[in-house]
This record gives sequence, structure tokens and C-alpha cells, in this order.
Amino acid sequence: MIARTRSDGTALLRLSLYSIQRERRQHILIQIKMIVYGSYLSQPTRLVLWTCALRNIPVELKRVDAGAGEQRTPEFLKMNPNAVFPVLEDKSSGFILYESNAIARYLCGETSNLYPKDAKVRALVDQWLEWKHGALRQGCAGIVRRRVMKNLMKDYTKHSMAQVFVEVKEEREARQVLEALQILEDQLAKTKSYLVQGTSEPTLADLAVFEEVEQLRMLPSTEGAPFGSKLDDKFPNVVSWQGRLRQLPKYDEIHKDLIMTVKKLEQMRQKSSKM
Ligand SMILES: N[C@@H](CCC(=O)N[C@@H](CS)C(=O)NCC(=O)O)C(=O)O
Repeated sequence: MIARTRSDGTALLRLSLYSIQRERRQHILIQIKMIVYGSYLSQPTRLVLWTCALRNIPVELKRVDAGAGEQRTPEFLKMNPNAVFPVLEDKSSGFILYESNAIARYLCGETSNLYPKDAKVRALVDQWLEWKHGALRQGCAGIVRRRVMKNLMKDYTKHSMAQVFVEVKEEREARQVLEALQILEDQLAKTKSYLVQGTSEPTLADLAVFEEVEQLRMLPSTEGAPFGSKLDDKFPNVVSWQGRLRQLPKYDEIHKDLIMTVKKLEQMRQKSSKM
């Protein structure tokens, strides 16, 4: 694609650059074999998208609007009867997979620094992935949904949180957040680096747990946990670990919507004392 020198050379050059960009885009689209259904504001979706980004797996995100109930359409329920995202569609084989931890492991293939092959290290990564679902997520996602997401959504009655709020008390979620953060703090005080003892690089365990803690940024920055995002006083090791993970490639791209929402919330809070 060589630009010719003529009186209209600039236009030709622009045309050539345009077709190079178009070819590149088409090339990327042909390469894309993975489709992720989800949202950048969803922690499990970010885990999956960040894993793809760090593994250089081309992926297309098909956004699901939970406020519009798009996770409950018959087409979506065919992929995941639990009506939650993310869902992965591997276009090369038509393979469909839900549950973010399972998806992230699948994306790591046989071996990856994110999911090392050594049986004990792998088991410890799994341990923290299970812990994230069982101990951390309920409190972190619970408080953020209750305090923030509910107010950001046009209609949250189509989200499962509408039901959960009736069944789960806020005090329980607050206690779960504090207990889980303390466990994390104690572990990171021991390892001084990443969650799994002896790993010098982050693993899926760090990414998954990080996403749950990172969403707390949507809570007021003036208050401490459980209802605010200020963690420095009580959880200094968690805060420095978060700082290390934010240095990883593609952090900005994957967390763009979250950071924008944090800014928007701060502005909203300055205007109103609610939230
Ligand atoms: N265990 C699931 C949790 C998925 C999940 O809770 N997804 C939320 C978004 S962060 C969702 O789809 N919410 C919609 C709803 O609950 O109605 C996973 O890790 O994939």
C-alpha cells in the first residue's frame, strides 16, 4: 500500500492509511475466536477480560445490560441458566462456558504464569479462587450493589440483587467484608508480594481477588471499610498489593469504565449527601 506523489498526494496517503487500518481491523476480527458476554463494571467479567489481555487472546465483548434484564432473555438463558455473566463462547468450537473462575482457567490452557502447572501452586491458586467466591465476594459485591449499583441502574428490579436485599442483612455483608479483608491483609503481610506464597508473579488468584477489592473504590473515599473505600489505615498490605496489580499491562483498558464510574460517583456525592 504505497502512497503516490501527485498533486492530490495527501488524499491518496490518507486513503492508503485508511485501508491499512481497515485491513488490520479485519485481521483482528478474523483472529477473534472468543466472545465474552458481560460488562466492564462486572468484577468476574473483568477477571476474564484481563486474563485474555494478559495472554494476548483476541476477544470481543458483547455487553449485557443487567438493568434491562438482558441476562434473562431466552437466548442468554440457553448459554447460562443462572442468568448471570460472564459467559464465554469459544467460536472455534462452539464451546460455551460460564463461571468466571472456570473461564479464566480455560483461557490459561495447559500452562501459564497466571495458572502455573506445579500441582501445589495450582492448588493454592484454586484455594484463593474458591475463597474469593465463598468468603470475599458476598460482602464486597453485596455492599457495592446495595450502596452504589442500585442507585446507578435505571431499574434494578431485573437484577438478582433486588431479591438478595430482602434476604440478606446489610450488617452481614459489612461483617463479611471486614473479615475477608483481614484474612487478605494477614496473608499479604506474610507473602509481601502476591497471594500465593512463593510466586514472584501474579496469578489468577491475585486477579480474581483484586477485582472484588477494587470495586470498593466505588464507595465514598472519605470513609474506611466496610462502607468506604479508604483501606490504608487498617489494611496497608492490601493497599500496596493493589498498587502493584494496577501496574500490570492493560489495567487502564480493562478498568476504564470502573474509573469513570468512581469519578462520576464522587461528583454525584459532592452534589448530594445521598449514596
Ligand atoms: N459466580 C459467577 C458470578 C456472576 C455474577 O454474579 N455476575 C453478575 C454481574 S457481576 C450478574 O450477572 N448479575 C446479574 C444478576 O444477578 O441479575 C461468576 O463468577 O461468573
